[in-house]
Amino acid sequence: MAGFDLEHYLVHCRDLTNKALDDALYPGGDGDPGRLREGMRYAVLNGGKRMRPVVTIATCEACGGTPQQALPGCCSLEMVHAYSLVHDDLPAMDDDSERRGKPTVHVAFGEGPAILIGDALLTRAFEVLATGEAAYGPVLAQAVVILAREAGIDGMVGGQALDMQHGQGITELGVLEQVHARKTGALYAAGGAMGALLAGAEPKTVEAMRTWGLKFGIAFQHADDVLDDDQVALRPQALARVDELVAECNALAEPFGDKAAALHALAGWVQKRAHTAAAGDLAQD
Ligand code: GRG
Repeated sequence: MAGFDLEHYLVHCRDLTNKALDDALYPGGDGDPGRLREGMRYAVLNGGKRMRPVVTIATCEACGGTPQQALPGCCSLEMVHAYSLVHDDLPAMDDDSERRGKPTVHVAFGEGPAILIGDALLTRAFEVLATGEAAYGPVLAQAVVILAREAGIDGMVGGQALDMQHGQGITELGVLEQVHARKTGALYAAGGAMGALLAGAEPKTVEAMRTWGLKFGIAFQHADDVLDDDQVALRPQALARVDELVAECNALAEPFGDKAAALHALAGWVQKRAHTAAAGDLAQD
């Protein structure tokens, strides 16, 4: 596993995902009422690290699948992620005017259209997932349920509500992690589970990969907090937790041997990201 080229792997996964997203967000279709189709493409294809698809591909490969098998999961997950960012940027939520170095969707397209663009991305995500190749069979229905659960009230949407309820007032790491687990961890958990499912894994393995994604996602959010200079009082505890979460991710990946090389490399990446940012050496992207 030593010598795994993560940089190359990230570029490969991003390229595959970007091509599939470009196809899934077709520019033609039945006209473009309210420029919604244009706005959906703007929201999704305007950059982004594509880390959730990378996790989906890496868990799929750990379970013996190919990157292509993971793509319906990658696209649907990235569309749900993009919808959440569009809605989170709205004046009623974070009121941000820039994302990924460009005007946010509501600035570029208007507030009403931005709500609809988010809605259309969410529904298109499930259409793309559910109409994946027939070869997947009943697995697609299970993937739909996983994504719905992790994106919904018991996952990302519930996490956003918790976050709004707490505001800046969180003083305990355990409470912060409850928010992180739902708001950010849930979509990574969906990526882990869908990658395994689309590779044809058994339920026990799907659950192990879901847990891998969840732990990775929480660590990712701790790193993001450091990058954004958030939750400063809890930082030493959060950095210690990143180390624990990464060790737990590696233990979960261990039984998969060399096929889990990407999972080990990703765990190392998030750990380095958090600690390098804390040392003040990593700028936010
Ligand atoms: C509005 C339903 C709803 C949910 C919003 C995603 C979210 C929940 C809020 C955005 C703000 C935030 C800090 C969320 C945590 C998740 C996160 C770190 C988002 C940014 O993800 P990256 O870094 O972004 O993967 P890119 O641009 O690389 O895709």
